[in-house]
Amino acid sequence: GAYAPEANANAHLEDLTPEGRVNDPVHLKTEILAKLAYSVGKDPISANSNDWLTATILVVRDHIVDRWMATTRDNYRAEKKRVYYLSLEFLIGRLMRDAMNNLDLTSGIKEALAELNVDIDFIRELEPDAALGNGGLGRLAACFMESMATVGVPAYGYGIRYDHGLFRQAIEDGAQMEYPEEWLSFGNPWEFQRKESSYSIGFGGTVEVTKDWDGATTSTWKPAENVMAIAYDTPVVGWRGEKVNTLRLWRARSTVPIKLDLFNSGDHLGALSESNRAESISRVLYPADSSSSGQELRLRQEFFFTSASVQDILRRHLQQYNTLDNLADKVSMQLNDTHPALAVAELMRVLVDHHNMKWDEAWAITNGVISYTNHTLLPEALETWPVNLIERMLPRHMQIIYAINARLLEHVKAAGMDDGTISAVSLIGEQGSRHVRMGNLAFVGAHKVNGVAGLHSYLMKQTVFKELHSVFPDRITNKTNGVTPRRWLMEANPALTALLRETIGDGFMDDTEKLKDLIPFAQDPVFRAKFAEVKQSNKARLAQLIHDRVGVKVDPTAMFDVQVKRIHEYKRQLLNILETIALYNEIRANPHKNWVPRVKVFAGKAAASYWQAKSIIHLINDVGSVVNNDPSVRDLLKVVFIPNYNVSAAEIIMPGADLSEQISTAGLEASGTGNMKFGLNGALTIGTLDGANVEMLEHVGAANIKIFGMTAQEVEALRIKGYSSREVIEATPALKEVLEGIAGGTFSPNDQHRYQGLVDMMWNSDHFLVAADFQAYWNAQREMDVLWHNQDAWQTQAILNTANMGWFSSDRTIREYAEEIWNVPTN
Ligand code: T68
Repeated sequence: GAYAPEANANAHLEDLTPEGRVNDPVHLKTEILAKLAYSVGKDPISANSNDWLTATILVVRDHIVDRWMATTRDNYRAEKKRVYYLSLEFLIGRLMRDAMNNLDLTSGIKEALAELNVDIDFIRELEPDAALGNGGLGRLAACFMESMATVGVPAYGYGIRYDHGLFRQAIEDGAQMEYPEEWLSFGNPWEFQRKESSYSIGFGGTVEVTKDWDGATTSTWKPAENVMAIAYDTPVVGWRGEKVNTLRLWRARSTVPIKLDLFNSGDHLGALSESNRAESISRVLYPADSSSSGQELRLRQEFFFTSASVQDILRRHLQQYNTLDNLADKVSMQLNDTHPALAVAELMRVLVDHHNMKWDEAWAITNGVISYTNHTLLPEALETWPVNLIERMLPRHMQIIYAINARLLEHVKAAGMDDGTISAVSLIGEQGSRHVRMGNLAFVGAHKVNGVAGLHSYLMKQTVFKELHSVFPDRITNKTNGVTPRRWLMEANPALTALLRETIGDGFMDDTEKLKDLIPFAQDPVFRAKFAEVKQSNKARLAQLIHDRVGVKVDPTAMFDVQVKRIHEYKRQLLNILETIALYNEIRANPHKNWVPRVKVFAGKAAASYWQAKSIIHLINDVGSVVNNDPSVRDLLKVVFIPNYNVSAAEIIMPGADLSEQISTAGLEASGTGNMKFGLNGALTIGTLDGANVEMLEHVGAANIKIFGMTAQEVEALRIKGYSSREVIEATPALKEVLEGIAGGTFSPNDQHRYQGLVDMMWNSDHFLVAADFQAYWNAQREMDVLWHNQDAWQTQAILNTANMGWFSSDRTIREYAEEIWNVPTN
């Protein structure tokens, strides 16, 4: 269409050059003072640190906005295909350092603020850490947003602007306590509210069927309830600031005015009840990772943000092209797990019911537009929703899901598949009460379905999607995860970045695979010493964090052995703490052996209702209380649990680690991404052959990573054969002694039975095979002790980890998605 409001509206900006918007401290100082006065409304004399932070962010934001508009205009003019990343989670963390780094403003702003007597590092840490995600899945979405801007993919992230992100964790008497997170309490200077971009989202009601003149029928959904979705946009700037994309988060608002009659009659809560019901949709992030909550509010969140996004995408497309025929050529929608899987039904509904498209045509478009990423094989995490709930909440969508299923099952029968295959591929599960399988819906609606590491994608074909894979053999593809090297190397580890630049030049900053140029330096004693010195300074920073947060003084020359991630049984923090206790026993039994001083660092949150995970946190803290205060181990062993793990804590922890723990039961960790952050920052990995560890082994070489334990195949074989943890524990005296100690109250003297549940679980089920891998893990740890005694060898391996981790950049991952799933060019 000729109508081009986006371009016309910005015509007056054509000549607006970013002159003066450069890394010049004099200019920047003027800009900061102007923001402080005219946007924050403060005099420098009375400005507090938060005011300076807001003013600084507003200045940085201005620098982004010029490029943002240029990017948007250029995408529009060149009729570029747009990628939409639909995700219920974006775990972004702080944005100021990232934006300054990518715009090359860091030194200018630092100097400008220094002239104003403001310490940039101090105000930087006042920025709230945006925690709109649980863990890996949400952090991946954030890394992808930055990489899409970096490699020049025109992209929008779509999600929910939660009032409260992931809960704040405190440790009280060793136990996890959850408190609400308040990231918006001082406002959010990054975002732009877009009142004009709002959509009505329907729930409930009925479907009306009308007959057309020719006998064809049209279905129209008449929702009983409507909620407004209001857009809030945050610009996402790529490396070197060339491209800026948009993160658009939806907030729920009531369409129903406050009932003044009720209010006046004194029923103040009743007057607000409908608006509370509507607005609760964007109130809080569900805190369970890797499990399905099954609650109605969760399904409302999923449909709310999916429908708003689909409406927004179609509005933008129609405004530019005036037709939906070319939708699949100009739009890709990536579903981050099944949380937005209703997009399949919603897009079909809009195409068929609102735009009068024929079913087959609409289906071809939907399938061409949508692709789906799976992040887990854990059965408890696979989403299903009761048919009767969807029927009640989304009656038209339920009909559409049935219609998709009817065609699917017909196709499968025609292909001569057996009954087992047919019931496995069905969108409706019949075990227990009937439910919709969201994984199957997403799979069938997508033209590509990807896993997040090679092993995971392989296992998808063998397990959860075995039958669907046999019906659609070209659909599953692998896209091994990556992490953004800007945040996780350059910003988190400025000391290492400086050393790399002086050693191999700046090439690695635009192409992380150039880190390979470092390989020869692994043998250079001078470089090794410098590399070790950088690690030492990062360990000092981590030791300070530990002291500040936990009150424990640790020896910064000890081996920092770190496991940070969500607390989950399959990730086996329990294996780590049991080995720690065994080590404690051994040190006391043989105090004069040549022990390596170790600091065991743990951090991570447990879902509030997950008692086993909370019990593991409690045990770690209880072990810490005993070990850290036992003079007989001298300072050979410390155990610390850093509370409230989040992105900002990770930025200090990753560079300060010597040893990275990636010890999940093989076959259960889809990829892992922390493993990559540690490796990039020169930690050695001790890990199982799981997730992306397998590919890390291939890239860094077997000599530079410590792999132990059962393989995924061995795990499966053992489960089939029948596993008795009791037999293994009886045959492993050190482990038995550890469990008896815990059961006897060694670490909980005032509550002997605190860990009875955990210990019973170890003896009687041990579903995650902790006992089975215990001895192999112990042995691997002792090999790491030996290596530590040879610091030259350790540093050589550490350097080779950094040198060989470049492939795990999310830029590489995004280029693969762009080429093989989205069909969009990259720069
Ligand atoms: C993680 N999944 C995988 N899920 O566990 C991890 N789940 O191996 C992988 O590296 C990462 O995804 C990125 O691909 C999650 O983080 C969740 O957080 C989650 C949240 C809600 C519901 C289910």
